[in-house]
Amino acid sequence: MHGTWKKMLPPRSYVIWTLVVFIVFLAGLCIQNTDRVFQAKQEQPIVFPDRLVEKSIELEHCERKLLLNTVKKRTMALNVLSTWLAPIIWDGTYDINVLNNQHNETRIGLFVFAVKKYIRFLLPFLESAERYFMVGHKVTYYVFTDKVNDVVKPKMAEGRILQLHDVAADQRWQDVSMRRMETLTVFTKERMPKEIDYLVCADVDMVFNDHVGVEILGDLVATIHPALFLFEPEGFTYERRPISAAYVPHGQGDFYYMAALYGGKVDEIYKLSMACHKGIEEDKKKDIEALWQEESHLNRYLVYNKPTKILSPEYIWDTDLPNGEFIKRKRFLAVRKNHQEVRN
Ligand code: 5GW
Ligand code: MN
Repeated sequence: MHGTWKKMLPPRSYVIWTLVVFIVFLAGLCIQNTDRVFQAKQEQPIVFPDRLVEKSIELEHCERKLLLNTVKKRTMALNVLSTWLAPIIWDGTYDINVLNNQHNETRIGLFVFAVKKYIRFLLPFLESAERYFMVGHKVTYYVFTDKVNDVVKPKMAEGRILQLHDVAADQRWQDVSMRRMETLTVFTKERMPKEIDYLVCADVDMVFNDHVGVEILGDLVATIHPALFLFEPEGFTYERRPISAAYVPHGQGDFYYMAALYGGKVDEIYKLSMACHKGIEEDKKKDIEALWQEESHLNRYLVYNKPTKILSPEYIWDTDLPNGEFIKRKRFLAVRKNHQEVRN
């Protein structure tokens, strides 16, 4: 009897081989399964929770930065916040319904000069403003012209008022530019505080081409110059002569702003226009004139009195400019003009 059961077992090598085959088979199964797991992961689309589905400000911001095909360009203007935490208004950075509700009762002024030949720009300007500027809000147009009787009034919506004011037609264009700042100081001091909460100042040789609403309102608001928004500060066309009141030393200044659209609370525009007007007068006494006239003085003021809100070049655009791919909405467009003809 002893030893007979052993004979009934398969030989030892056979057991080992069976085990090896079995282990290899198991390993194979595992590998196949992990493969399947990986495949499954790749095929499954990533599903964000609902609150992330809406495109975020950060994502919009990244997309704008990705458009830059060179790292040499300055991206400051593509941000949505300045270094002093003023918002930079780009499409996608605000919810207009929330803001419209907040500004339910807000009264807004639009200040514009149309003297001499520039009166031809007035009607298209006002008509486009009726279509796109602060639609649904209380708006007063402050139009200054030397030909009040020639003004053709646009068809205006309810809650909108057109004020026509007589202004002298200065011979020299430098004086037209100066007159604008002077008029602004008078009206922001005396009349406007009783009539409006915010004032927007604009060039008349422009048309509104897309929404410009209450998202642009703030204590002190300026627009980044559309030709210089990717420039290094050294390339900004500030007045660099220390003798001028508009002087900005190298190393100072954040953005170069364009004088074709700026605004703010009435008292802030009073302070701004006073400072600029004073600067222009000081220069005139010295028989000098800043490189870009009132725009130079405006820029100097904004270096030392930072705007509380900054408008991206969406808010002043010119169809001939480079880098248009960054500008999804061209809200306020320069009108083509024959400089020679219009200024004589
Ligand atoms: C401006 C420059 C040279 C000669 C005349 C003028 C001028 C300007 C004028 O004769 N009448 C006038 O109403 N203006 C006002 O100043 C307009 O509102 C105009 O939009 C603004 C700024 O002048 P622009 O538009 O010629 O300046 P740029 O820098 O936009 O070409
Ligand atoms: Mn202009």
